[in-house]
Amino acid sequence: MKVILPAVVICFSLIPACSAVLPLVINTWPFKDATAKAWSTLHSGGSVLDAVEKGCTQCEIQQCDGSVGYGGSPDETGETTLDAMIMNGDTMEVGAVGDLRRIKNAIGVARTVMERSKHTFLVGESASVFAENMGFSAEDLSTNQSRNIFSKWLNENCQPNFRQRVSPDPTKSCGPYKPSATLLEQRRRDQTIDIHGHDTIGMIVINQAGQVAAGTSTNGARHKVPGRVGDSPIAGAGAYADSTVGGAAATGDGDIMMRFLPSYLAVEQMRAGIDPSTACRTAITRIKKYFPGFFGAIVCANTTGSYGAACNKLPEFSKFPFMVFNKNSNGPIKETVDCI
Ligand code: SD4
Repeated sequence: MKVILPAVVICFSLIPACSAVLPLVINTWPFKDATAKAWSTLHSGGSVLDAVEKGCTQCEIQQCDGSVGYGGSPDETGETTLDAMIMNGDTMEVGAVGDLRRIKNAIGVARTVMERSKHTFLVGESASVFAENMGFSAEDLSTNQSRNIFSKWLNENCQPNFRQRVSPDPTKSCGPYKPSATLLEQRRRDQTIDIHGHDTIGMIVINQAGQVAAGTSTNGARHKVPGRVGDSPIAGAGAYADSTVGGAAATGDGDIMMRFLPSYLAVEQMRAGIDPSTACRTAITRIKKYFPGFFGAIVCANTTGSYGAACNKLPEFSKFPFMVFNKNSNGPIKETVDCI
């Protein structure tokens, strides 16, 4: 039986087990139109999957912070590629795409993978061909903005980039790079991440009946090596949903975060009866132990409607904003959590 906790209108996430009534929409970053879109989708009779898909699609259309959708995070060749996933917490089905080219609606393709194939995760050019075959239109994902980001990067000797242990010195050159024994430990990945342009949308939706869905959509990391797929489309890393427990969704340096499956860890913590704020903190603390300088945050919610968030504190990042919409909100409400 589901327990609905008493409603509170203002719910500060510093309070453990911050509670609210269902339905609930919660997402990373202050992407309020996405939150509102998910809510209105639920309100008009849509499922939790519909709400996650429409909410994240809204961000893809609006190119939220330049980190979601087309025209952001050009890779080393200047191309924008997308990662997305969606998870059904009732059936534990997942659909995901990584390194998706030419298709704007990445989370739509992820849902199509889930519902129109027996696969879970498609990547690269083949994922794009699948999407085209399924009726998604192919478009150029570059914009003037992404072209400008790319040419500025070229003019600055391709800095920053994601190479290490190569010659010539990757802190000063555009390559082409070769393996090098002399440049070991040249760069510490966890200390060179650019926190700007790292604003993936990760969303959890729980309806009145306690059904949970979660999803993500992102254009990944700026100047990534072509072929790179981040944490966002990986179940348990970018997001996780289980209608017997709740959901979690993460954002940040996916190259590090995916190694720890933080969304899965947080859901498992909640399964053990831990409140969402503490579950989120545990997931962040686990990563921080190995990578104290990593950039990342996570939102968590359980099927009572309680929710929380956590982030890793850096000199330039001490609070993490996220959006919440629940039955007692008049609209999407921005909350923040102090990082640990
Ligand atoms: C990635 N996690 O591809 C994504 C980027 C991101 O918030 O979250 N940004 O690494």
